[in-house]
Amino acid sequence: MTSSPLLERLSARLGPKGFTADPVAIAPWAEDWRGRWKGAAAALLSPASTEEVADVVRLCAEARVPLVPQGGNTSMAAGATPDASGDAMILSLRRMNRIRALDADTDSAVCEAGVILADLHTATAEVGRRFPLTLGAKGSATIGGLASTNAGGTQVLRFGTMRTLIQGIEAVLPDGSVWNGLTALKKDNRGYDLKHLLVGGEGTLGVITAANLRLVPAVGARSVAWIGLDTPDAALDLLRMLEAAMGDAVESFELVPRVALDLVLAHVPGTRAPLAEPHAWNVLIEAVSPMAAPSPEKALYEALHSALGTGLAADAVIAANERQAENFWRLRDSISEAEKQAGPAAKHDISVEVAAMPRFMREGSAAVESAFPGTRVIAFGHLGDGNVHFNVGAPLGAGPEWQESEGTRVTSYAHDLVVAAGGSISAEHGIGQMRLAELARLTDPARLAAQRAIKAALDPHGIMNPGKLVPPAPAPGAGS
Ligand code: FAD
Ligand code: 2HG
Ligand code: ZN
Repeated sequence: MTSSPLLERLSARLGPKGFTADPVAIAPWAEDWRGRWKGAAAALLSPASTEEVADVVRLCAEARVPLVPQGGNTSMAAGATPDASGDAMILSLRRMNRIRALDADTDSAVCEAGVILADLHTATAEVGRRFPLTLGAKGSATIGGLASTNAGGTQVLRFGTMRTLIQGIEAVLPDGSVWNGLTALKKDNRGYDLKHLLVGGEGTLGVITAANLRLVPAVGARSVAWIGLDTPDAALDLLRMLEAAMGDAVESFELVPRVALDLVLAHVPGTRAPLAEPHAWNVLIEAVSPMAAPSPEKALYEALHSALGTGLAADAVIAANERQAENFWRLRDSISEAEKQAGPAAKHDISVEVAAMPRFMREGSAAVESAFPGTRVIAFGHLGDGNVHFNVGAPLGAGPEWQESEGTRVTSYAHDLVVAAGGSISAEHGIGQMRLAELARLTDPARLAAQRAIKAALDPHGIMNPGKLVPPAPAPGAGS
């Protein structure tokens, strides 16, 4: 149990805007985005500065009270959800939402952890630059959460994940000390790189309080197209063909199966299919030029014309204006929401080698649907990164109990297929608590031992986001 002298000290340090122990105020932040994981917390702490974060962490470290760092709470791995004991405190970074510096000359932005991604997009556009990472949760996800999960999204093809875009980090370590690594050094070989441990560390090694981010030139012109085709193999061939024709102008290449598009059309008001006829597979393509002219549209049109001619693509439409382009993106970005409304699903965020993905999707889908009659695979996303969300919808009429019973078996089955294909069971969403047991089951002992050793060295009292990312060591004598 959390001692009340600690609560009193935290309350005094943070003031009424930064502290609440009211269960009603805490409740929405104590469950995950899909409402599957429900936890409890003794308090919701919302510091407004790095110094306040440092004091909070120091006080909690002294009292050995666990902290669950949280940004927008959009984690797809229940990474920001406390357990049900109520022992932990949620440490929200949302009040730390200042852009400390925005420099178009050096193409960099220094953002506090609580800056919302969409707000950063707006601010960078005002100075003729952009931060080239985006995802469906951009209206809530924060820089701290994105960094801590090494988030991906729909521009990884061209610009990489958060890790490639982070030039520096400021963080509070588990003893309350502040590490200032914000300077954007191009070269720095002073040994182990703390920045790269914190990025993707899911709040288990410290609290990221600010990040120095790389910017790129603003979009001068973009062309967005929706393509209908027959197979993921054809989609990958199309990507290769576009890359040969247009180089790195192709920033996004997102695969959408008919089943996912149908879910969106059924559950998201105001959506309509871009093509007259349905197709088994669809691709959303965005091509970008940093200059207003020439627009990438002509090159995209010619490449698609040729793909239609050879039969690689079955149908295609290029958005006639920005509004239509946004509508295409809305279809893509609404898949998670539509899936959530449709009912239980076993969610998998997998990667294999890019060239191996079409075969994995073909054979893996057939294997899962035959082993678990009534289920249907809804595999969509970042084909060009070798990463799809290989989600498996429950049989029609299944209730929420399906998730914990058959859903768990489906997940083990699907993950075994991924491991057999040499892939990863977490491409971009992280491990959180959702994949912890699977990570322990499927990860080689040397890697697990190294992860545990790093955790123990930096967080010896285990106060930072316990129960996430790092599986507990097996009890002595328990075997592996
Ligand atoms: P939270 O959910 O609050 O936290 C995520 C993790 O980071 C937790 O482990 C938390 O403890 C830790 N954390 C948060 N802030 C800090 C901090 N300051 N310091 C230390 N640790 C911290 N993800 C993708 O990668 N690609 C996608 O395309 C994508 N699309 C999505 C679409 C939708 C509709 C939704 C709901 C989610 C999507 N996600 C996607 C998942 C999610 O948006 C990302 O994981 C995002 O990075 C989480 O940001 P957040 O601020 O919400 O973090
Ligand atoms: C996406 O690519 C996100 O849309 C969410 O990563 C995926 O809901 C999902 O499984
Ligand atoms: Zn994704």
